[in-house]
This record gives sequence, structure tokens and C-alpha cells, in this order.
Amino acid sequence: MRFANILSGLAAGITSAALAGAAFAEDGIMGLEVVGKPHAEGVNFQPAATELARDQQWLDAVLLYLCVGVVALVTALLLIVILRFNQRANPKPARFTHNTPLEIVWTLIPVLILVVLGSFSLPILFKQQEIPVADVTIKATGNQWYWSYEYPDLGIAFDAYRVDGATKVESLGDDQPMGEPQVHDEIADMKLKALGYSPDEFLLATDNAVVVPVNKTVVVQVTASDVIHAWTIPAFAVKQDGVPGRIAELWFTAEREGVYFGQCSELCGKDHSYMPITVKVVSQQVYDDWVARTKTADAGSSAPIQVANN
Ligand SMILES: [Cu+2]
Repeated sequence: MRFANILSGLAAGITSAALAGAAFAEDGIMGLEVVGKPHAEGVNFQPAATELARDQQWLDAVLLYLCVGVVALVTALLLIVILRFNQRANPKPARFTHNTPLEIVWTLIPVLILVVLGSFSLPILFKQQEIPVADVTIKATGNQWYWSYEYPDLGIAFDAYRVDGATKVESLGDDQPMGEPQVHDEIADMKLKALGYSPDEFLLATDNAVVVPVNKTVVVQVTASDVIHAWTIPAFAVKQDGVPGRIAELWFTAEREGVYFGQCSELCGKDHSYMPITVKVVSQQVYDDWVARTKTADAGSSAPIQVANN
């Protein structure tokens, strides 16, 4: 009997998600290009979608070239010493212990390198940390193991859970084997499809996405309700710990419409890997429509798209 209930609950959830998906498809919320997403065997950054991300990736390249230069210099010096001053090539070693000009040089050059590094990296760090005036303010609260969002100026609040096949089943109790709630099965795929995601976006997609307008300054106030979590979107180059009892801010101005994924980035318990972050960057018009629709949604659920997670 219980199993039948689960099945019917799941079916209802999938149907409502599919209906919601169909209703929102023409509103521009679905069918967005997926931009910020990790891919198999990837080694480089995700496409930079903010000024902060462009800065970060530029700085990374500068540091990499500098590091390569230092490694090359040290390797060359080592090789010279090995070849020219080994016992065979240099049977009678010099016995002096100090060389003042040399010591000045090998102290000053690293200091100069550090000054150059700092002069590039500090302005970028300050740019991330100086929070501009917000066009949109969002409060993100980490919970074990999902994110809650509020748009305090708009009276919008919703939770965002990963989309998976066993969300319903999980809520029935602890009698399932460990690891079971995270199953990726055909039910998960159906839910993902209904919400406009592909199967490989399991563990990245959430039932309710954070929606923000393109080219507007968004300030996210990050906190947590239980333990420390961290909110991040790699393509925006933002990452901030959410600490219970404290508010920390990050900001971004996304320049490209699309879907961007992130994941909780502070180890927060057994389901740390299962509390993803989905942000949809949309045009101002689509955003305004979403806000209007979301504000008038049913009481208790101001979210635009709800998958069976009640
Ligand atoms: Cu976590």
C-alpha cells in the first residue's frame, strides 16, 4: 500500500512539474542556454559571465606565466650547478660562505615578484569585496542539505532542492540503505526533463532556480541555518561561506543570459554533495514576468516551479 502511495505521489509530482514546465516554456525561463556547467575531463575555467570572472581568469593566466618563469629559472640554476660543480667537473670546491651582492639579489628579486603579484591581485580582490549598490538583493541560506532563497525587497521566498528520483521516498523515513536517497534513476530523469534539464545535470539542477536579470547588479547575502555552507557560481567567480548567525555578501553582474550551476562548497555533512545551486540569468522582461508570477503563486509556495518535495 505504501509503495502504491509513493508511486502515485511521484506521478502527481512529475505531472505537475511537467505542466509547470509547459506553462513556463514560453516565458523564457526554460530553454535557456546552459553556460556555467562543469564537463567531463575539463581542466579550464567555465566561460566567464561576469567582470569578476574575467578578472579572475586573467589573473590566473598572469600567475601561471609568472610561475612558469620562476620554475624555469630555478631549474636552469639547478642544472648549471649539477653540471658545472659536480665532483668530477669541479674536484676542488670553493670554500667561501658569503657573497653579499648575490644575497642582496636573491632577496630583492622574490620581494619584487611578490610586489608585482600583489599589485595585480589586490585590486581584483578588493573589487570582489567592495559591494556595490544592488539592483536585486537575494538572501541565500544554507541548510542541511538544500538552499533557501529570499528576495527581501519583493516578498519572494522559496527553497531549492536537487532534482532526484527519491526525494519523495526519502521523506518516508530512515529505513532505506545509506546512499539510496541520491539515486539517479528514470524518475529523476523524468523530473529533470520536465524542468528542462538534461540527465547529466543531476546533482547540478534544482527544482526552483534563482532567477536574476541580465546586466544588473545582484547582491547575494549568504548565511546558514545549521552548519557552515558555501554559495558559489564558478562562472561568476563568486564564492562565499554561509555562517550561522552571520550575513556575508557577494555581488555579481551577469552579462550573458543562460543557466549557471554551482554546488555547496563547504563540507557540511553527509549530503553535502547533494545541495546544488542553479541560477538563471534572463532578460529584464522575463525577470519582471517571473517576479509577478512568483509573487502571486499559492500561499506557502511562492516558487514558480515546484517538484514533489513536500
Ligand atoms: Cu555543503
